[in-house]
Amino acid sequence: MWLQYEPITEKKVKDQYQRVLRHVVIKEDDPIILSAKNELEIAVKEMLDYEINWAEDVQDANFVIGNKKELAGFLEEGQRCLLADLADEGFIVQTINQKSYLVGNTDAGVMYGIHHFIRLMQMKADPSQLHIADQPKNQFRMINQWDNLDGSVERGYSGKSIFYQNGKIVKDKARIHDYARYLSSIGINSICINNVNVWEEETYFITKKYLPEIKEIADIFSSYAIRLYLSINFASPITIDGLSTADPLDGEVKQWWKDKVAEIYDYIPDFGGFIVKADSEHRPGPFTYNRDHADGANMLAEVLEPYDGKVIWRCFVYNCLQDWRDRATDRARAAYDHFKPLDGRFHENVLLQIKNGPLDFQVREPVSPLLGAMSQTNQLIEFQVAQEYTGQQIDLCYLIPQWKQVLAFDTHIKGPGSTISEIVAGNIHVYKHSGIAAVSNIGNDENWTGHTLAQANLYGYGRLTWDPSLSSQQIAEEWIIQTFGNQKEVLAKIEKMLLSSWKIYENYTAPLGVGWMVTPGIHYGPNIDGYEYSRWGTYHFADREGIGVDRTIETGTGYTSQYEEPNRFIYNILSECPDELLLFFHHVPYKYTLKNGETVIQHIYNTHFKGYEQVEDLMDIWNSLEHVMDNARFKHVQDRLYRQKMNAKEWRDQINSYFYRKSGIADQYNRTIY
Ligand code: BDP
Repeated sequence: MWLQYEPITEKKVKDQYQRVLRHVVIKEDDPIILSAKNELEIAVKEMLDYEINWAEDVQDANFVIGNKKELAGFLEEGQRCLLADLADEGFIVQTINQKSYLVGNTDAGVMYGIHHFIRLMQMKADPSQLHIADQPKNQFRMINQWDNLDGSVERGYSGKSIFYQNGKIVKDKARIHDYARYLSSIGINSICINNVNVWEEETYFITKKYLPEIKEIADIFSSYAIRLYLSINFASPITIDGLSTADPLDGEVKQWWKDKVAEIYDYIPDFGGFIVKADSEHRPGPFTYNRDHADGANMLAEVLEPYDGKVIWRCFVYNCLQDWRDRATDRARAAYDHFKPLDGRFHENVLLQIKNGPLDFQVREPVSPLLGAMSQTNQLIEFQVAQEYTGQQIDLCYLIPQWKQVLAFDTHIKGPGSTISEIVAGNIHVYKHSGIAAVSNIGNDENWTGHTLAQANLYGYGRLTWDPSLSSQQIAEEWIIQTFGNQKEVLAKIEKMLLSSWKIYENYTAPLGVGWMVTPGIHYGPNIDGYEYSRWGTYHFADREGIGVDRTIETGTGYTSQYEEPNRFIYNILSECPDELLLFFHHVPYKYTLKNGETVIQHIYNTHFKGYEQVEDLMDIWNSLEHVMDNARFKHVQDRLYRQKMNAKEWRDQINSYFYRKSGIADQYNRTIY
């Protein structure tokens, strides 16, 4: 992926870096520092074909690396002040009088500083006069693996798990070690290594049967400054030890968890804590005992608290057994309806993990109104790097622009400027803990992510989580240069492909924010009515007159009332609602005219014809790179694009013919509709 370290051939750049790295000193007794040192050694050897000459004394070195405590006696006042202004994981890289300093507030900061320096080298930036002070915007920068012990990955599109195989934790942990390197290089600091759906055997991860091996994995991650979390089964006391209840207010249950947590920390002293999916999609939870989510989360929080452990409680809670035809049970309303009334009741070490949209990772959704709505409850936003609903790593869909749009959304919760980005950074409400989590997209495929270009989503997720002000284009450029080199043509063309891909995917799939229309179960390819008459609460309500979901206050489900003004007004009033989300919020006739001047039906036809053509354009761009691309990656992406074209064709034809038949309205340009 992006750590392949192609040799630098430009003599000038090579000389510059060799000069900076002439005599390097680094304090090296801690595992994180050792890993950081190792990273630098690998990168320098491969890119500069050069072995670092490690100096013993700071005085003799011309590049000084360490944390601020170790280097206290050698730093100038200005450097100390700079560091004091940065978060724990922050670092500086500076050149003063021909001498370079890379200093972290902590060892983790040193690690991030080294990765930053390596990135500069990959980008061939001039290293002779550096003045960098950097820190993460978000406290939690987390990855969730949805991996199962049998080796499968829920919503995994890149082969099997790198953690588990045939009911066992893998013996050879080389791939896990590499993954830790990748994650730390993009600033990730937390990982949960098992699926949020904790089925039978994974329940035992928190027992002696698995803890010794999980400890090995935790050690690997912790040497890269990444803390390990586990998803747990809320009914563990019953499953593991035959207790008669898992009621969170039961004394015996609480004692059980207390002992359990003590045992876990015996093995893994820096264990991060638990992720809990409770009372959701058939998973057990406090509702069984007439308790609420705060009761459930707080019980676990109390037992984790002495160890600085956290409870990450997911808000993907809705009734999946009940169709909705009345306003009270709109699935989009569910998270807010369940959790907002509980604000103020959660302990300080509980974080609520909230999906970016109110439904489920669709190509286009409004931002979840629960984000920011709880002023006294820590929150994490959850993205999905795995492309469950966005092409499953067969179709190209660079998701950074989508996430940037979400992060830039102004909730107005505390007046203008209350953006999601500031909320999850803990700057709007005073959250003790907050940040960003995401479902990973990696597996044991040779290229890690199924589609080679889907690596950009993992890379971009980390970079964005560290610094949400980076643009989609900047992130794409960094990734392309590190992955494919810096030839102008390659850069320009792949960048164009990535930046246009989300819109293209949206064009040929479900229109105007209505979502779904996917094949039930697998969620790839079109099936327009696949979920329409099922219980999952994901409808489009298309009939012969019109389409869309009425979520207004007056005639619909009232979902729009969950937003602050002016968003409530904008979404609630048909004439104000942005085109791209129109069918999420309103049911309209096919001939309703959009702000862009097209009717809804014509827009559906136009975008679907266009989306398919755009995929053909992507293929042409890629094909034009054959002469500059290695054969393996060229052929691989070419093959994926071909499959994407077939998928786009199916979507185009099914959507267009479905709406043509429903509405009876012909395409204004008389194109053939199958
Ligand atoms: C949905 C997935 C399902 C997950 C669920 C979740 O289809 O496999 O278990 O989300 O987030 O998107 O818990």
